[in-house]
Amino acid sequence: AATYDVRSVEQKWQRVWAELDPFRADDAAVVEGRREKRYALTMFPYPSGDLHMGHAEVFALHDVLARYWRFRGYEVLNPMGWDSFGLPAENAAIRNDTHPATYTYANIETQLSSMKHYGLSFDWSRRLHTSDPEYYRWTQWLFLKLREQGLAYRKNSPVNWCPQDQTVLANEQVLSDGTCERCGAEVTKKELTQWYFRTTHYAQELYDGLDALQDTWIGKVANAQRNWIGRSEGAHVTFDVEGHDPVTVFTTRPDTLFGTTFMVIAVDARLAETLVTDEHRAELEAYRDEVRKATDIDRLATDRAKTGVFLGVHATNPLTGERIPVWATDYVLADYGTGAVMGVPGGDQRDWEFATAFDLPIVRTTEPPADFEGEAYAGEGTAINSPAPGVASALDLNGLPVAEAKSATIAHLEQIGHGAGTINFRLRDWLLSRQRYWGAPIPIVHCPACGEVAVPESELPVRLPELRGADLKPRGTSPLGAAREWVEVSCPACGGPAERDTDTMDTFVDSSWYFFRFLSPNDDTQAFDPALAEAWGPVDFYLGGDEHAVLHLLYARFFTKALRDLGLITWDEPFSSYLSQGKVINNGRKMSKSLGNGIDLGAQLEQFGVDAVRLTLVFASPPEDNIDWADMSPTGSLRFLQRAWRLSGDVTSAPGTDAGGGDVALRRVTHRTVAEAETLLESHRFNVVVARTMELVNATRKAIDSGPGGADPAVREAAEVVARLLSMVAPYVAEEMWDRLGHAPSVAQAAWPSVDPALLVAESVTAVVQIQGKVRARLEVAPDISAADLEALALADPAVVAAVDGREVRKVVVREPKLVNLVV
Ligand code: ANZ
Ligand code: ZN
Repeated sequence: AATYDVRSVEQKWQRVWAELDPFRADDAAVVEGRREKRYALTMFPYPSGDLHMGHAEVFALHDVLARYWRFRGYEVLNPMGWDSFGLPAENAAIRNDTHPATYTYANIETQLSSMKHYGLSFDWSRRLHTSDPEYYRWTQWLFLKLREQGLAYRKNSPVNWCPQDQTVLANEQVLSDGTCERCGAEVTKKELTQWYFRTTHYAQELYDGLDALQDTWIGKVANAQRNWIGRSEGAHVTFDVEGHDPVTVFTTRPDTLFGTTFMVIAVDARLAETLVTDEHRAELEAYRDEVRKATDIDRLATDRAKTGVFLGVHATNPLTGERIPVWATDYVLADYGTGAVMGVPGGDQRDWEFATAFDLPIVRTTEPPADFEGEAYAGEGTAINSPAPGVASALDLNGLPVAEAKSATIAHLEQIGHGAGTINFRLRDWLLSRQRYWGAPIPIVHCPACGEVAVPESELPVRLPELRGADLKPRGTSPLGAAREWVEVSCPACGGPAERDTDTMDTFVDSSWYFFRFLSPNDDTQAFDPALAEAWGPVDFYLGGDEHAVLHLLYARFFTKALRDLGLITWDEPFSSYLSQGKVINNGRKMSKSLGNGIDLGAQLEQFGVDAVRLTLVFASPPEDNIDWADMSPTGSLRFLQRAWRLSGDVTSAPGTDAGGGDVALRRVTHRTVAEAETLLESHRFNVVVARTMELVNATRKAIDSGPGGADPAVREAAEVVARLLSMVAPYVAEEMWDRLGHAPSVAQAAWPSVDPALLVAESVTAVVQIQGKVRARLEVAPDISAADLEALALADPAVVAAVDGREVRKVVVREPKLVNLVV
């Protein structure tokens, strides 16, 4: 059988696309409202080496939808760029005694040419790199704008420190096992003055906004964000403390206040030092030094043995007036809530263990179910011992369910001035300073006379000083500090001697706003054009890995809300829908160097061609599932593509021939395929679209070989639909088919086939003929057959005639078009 040459077809169409530039988005069409917009975004890569199989998958999936939307007449913005600041470039520069830019921009060129080879429908006129001064100038500008709004500030506090990368990490960059998400080293704590973004300002809004996104974001992504933001409803309760100011605790269970038998303070909270008596001070300090070595994760672990130190003071339970001892412990965190907790051993397992370890009283305040065998009980139930028998109290909760007991307690505390209902978030402000070189410098000057001074906008960007090789070695403070000529400046406010801030920004800052910069990437007068943001925003579809479900998406949402409050945009959620694709694995395992099971994308493309690799990835599974490359058959894909291509050679009718007179059976298959593809594409079931295309190819082949033949206009119609469906997945062969079918210049500019509703109606239905309730025959009839015609057909059917066997038909019941019942 005839085959096409994969390589020369790829070369030919890359040239044509470069010339035609069919994927350039027209701003004016959208701004002027001439066309409806779709903003399709997929996560821009980090330029480490060439593209890998993961990129191949995500880009292939993303391209399906971008091309589909273009077919449907939308003006599609589908941009691409590089997230090009970051540690790998810096580490490579240290290793090779070069500048990080060398590694970065060489890799960008490599990836760019791979993306072009891969046939993606990006608008390359919008290409950007976050490490370009033209880009980071605006990252710095946004930092200053946020600072003006009070959304960026500096504070001293214990921060997560990666001893390997010698830099601080945001909470989000510490994995749940307490290690650095970049290098895997055990993260420790260090006291430092650092820059923060006030993400907590939007905690409630970031949380609430997820409800509306629940259906269009994969639920698990929305839930991951919800957990990270960690909203807790509860109360602040204020306890009097002998000889000191009162102490306030945060609790999610104010209803358990009667069961509070002690108070525990975070050992590293200043409050512990304030409260401790001289007698107990040495013990507290020794304990604290011990605890400093542990991570937050260890500290909160429920299976950790409970430790603590009595501070020598007592507090008073505001409901009963009972004296309770105040302790310091490590299972309370200094920076959550108030850093102080009311100890309720009956309701909280950690408190139970603490009480058991130190012989403190345990009182249940919620009645557990009769079959409950655990220790602390945190579930639903009615209040007991609230107050305990014989204890006097103005509040009585006994018999109330948890929710009612909570609100009754809050109302009472508010009345007696000992507390109030409140909401607490686990979300912390975003620590953005990094002590590394390859990032956007923080545009602040520190002046001994004026303090922190913003670099004037007209002096942006603050460019990185030229450092290379060993200059970049991490040493615990930023390498920028060693560039004295760069550091020493005159203060923009008073002109006196001052120093630049030597930290750079977390690279997540760069990627928090790149989708705005794509709107006008070459604008040197503003970060982005608000009119374009109004026209194009928000992003309609965002595809990326679920490793970014918490960090990147949350930060981008934060930036979007800040930009709204700066008056630069009117919408407040950046991504209307989000999908996270599965991973490409091999032999059931994640690809990794140590397992030696990596699949080299370049080699796959070399062997099977772009189309076959793309088709294999899209066809493999629903986008959100993992793909095991070991189970895939790119050879089979290539064979199918050759088969599809051969159709275009067998069509002998002229282009533009009306399909109206063509073979109806094939036309029905064609039109049903198109109609189904529309629904499937909108719901991202791209793999099923490929399956339907394969079926259409088979039906067309059959029509050519053993049906009406290649001259039938229905065959042309089918082949042209195949070309368009395939173009979303396998663009090279689709172009080749389109060309051979006599069309020019590119299938990317073709219109979507219109569906004839008449051809979607089922062509026949099966009617059952019964005699005395027993099925005797099945007839294929038109769905709109009349009762009389159906009766006549049934009575004439040979099987029916044989079964009636000359007897008199006494009764005929017809339920057209599906049933005829005869009584003889
Ligand atoms: C009394 C109580 C009784 C509690 C009970 C729970 C169950 P989330 O949901 O995570 O917000 N807590 C408060 N501040 C803390 C801190 N800094 N470090 C460690 N734990 C702290 O959890 C809030 C609950 O965690 C609070 O409610 C408090 O214990 C504890 F039957 O107060 B609870
Ligand atoms: Zn000054």
